[in-house]
Amino acid sequence: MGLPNSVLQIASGIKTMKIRGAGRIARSAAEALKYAALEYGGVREVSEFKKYMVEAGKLLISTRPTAVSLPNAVIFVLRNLRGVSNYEEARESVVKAADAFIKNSEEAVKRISEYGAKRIKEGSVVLTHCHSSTAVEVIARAYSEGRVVKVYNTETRPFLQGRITFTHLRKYGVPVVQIPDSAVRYIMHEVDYVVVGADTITSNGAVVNKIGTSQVALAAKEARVRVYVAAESYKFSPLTLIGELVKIEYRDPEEVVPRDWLDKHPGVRVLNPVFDVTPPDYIDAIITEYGVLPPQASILILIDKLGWTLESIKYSENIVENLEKIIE
Ligand code: 5GP
Ligand code: RI2
Repeated sequence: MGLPNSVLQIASGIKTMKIRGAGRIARSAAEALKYAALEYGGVREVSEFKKYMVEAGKLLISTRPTAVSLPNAVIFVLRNLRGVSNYEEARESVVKAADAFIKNSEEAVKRISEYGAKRIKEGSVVLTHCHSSTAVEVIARAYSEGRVVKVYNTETRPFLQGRITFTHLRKYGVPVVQIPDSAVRYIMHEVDYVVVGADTITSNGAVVNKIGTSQVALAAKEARVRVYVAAESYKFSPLTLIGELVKIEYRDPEEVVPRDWLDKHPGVRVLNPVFDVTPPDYIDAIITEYGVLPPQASILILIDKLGWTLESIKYSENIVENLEKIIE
């Protein structure tokens, strides 16, 4: 049987960036798997149900390539289908795991905000880039404790996610100053801390985040400003442990220049990479729900907390092709 509309809508929402932000994408994928299970109307047999759930998982994972939170969420939920003996049990295990993933994720963000806020001294100026709900929670909590007095917030071209950050920070009452991305180095001498989120963290502690993050970190390092990355444990990538390079998403040139300009300049080439990699030596700490870690401790999170996904690395990089085996 085909996948229900609720699942197709979430998949399309992630692809078109109506649903965006690595954490929200992961929670939405878990929710989609729950809907898929609840709305299953096919033959009541485990093998058929598994096939159908794998199809849903593959569709979700294929929507965007870079944030590892997406495959990590899908594997977390679907691996509960291992060893189930009947259809009812299989369906219930998917629903329970999806709910657990969402609850764990929300609790993780709350804990990160507590730990992260403590790392910011009273009366500080913070700079953030793109829209990370996790970074926003750290900053908002630090503001409520008198630790943050002002936030410089980049516009984050070309998709302008900085405007979403603006709205969220203002909801918490945080004083925000919008700046163009190109003003980061100019303003850095007024900044005490950079706080950003992450889409993927590699086994050697490099952080893949929205394009421009590594330039922000470079300017911060030169000015000896600390860079904090706020990220839940499911942002760490097990595949990087076997040398896999993180796939950087390239999006439509029309996000960078309008269609009529492209039409007026035939043959023009436009590149729109949407993520970049910040090396570990540009990062002071990664704030996770398990504690404030140096980037070099990424390996501990991968082994201690994501051990369940490590089982799947034997299937190498192609999670979509190997999803059946991974959850076997
Ligand atoms: P850069 O090349 O920007 O100076 O440093 C990138 C850092 O990220 C290096 O420490 C590199 O080992 C690490 N890294 C880990 N995984 C990746 C990846 O998938 N792509 C890239 N470009 N760097 C990665
Ligand atoms: P949270 C976003 O990616 C941004 O790069 C942001 O820093 C990161 O996800 C983490 O966001 P996109 O989906 O999970 O907007 O902290 O391309 O909300």
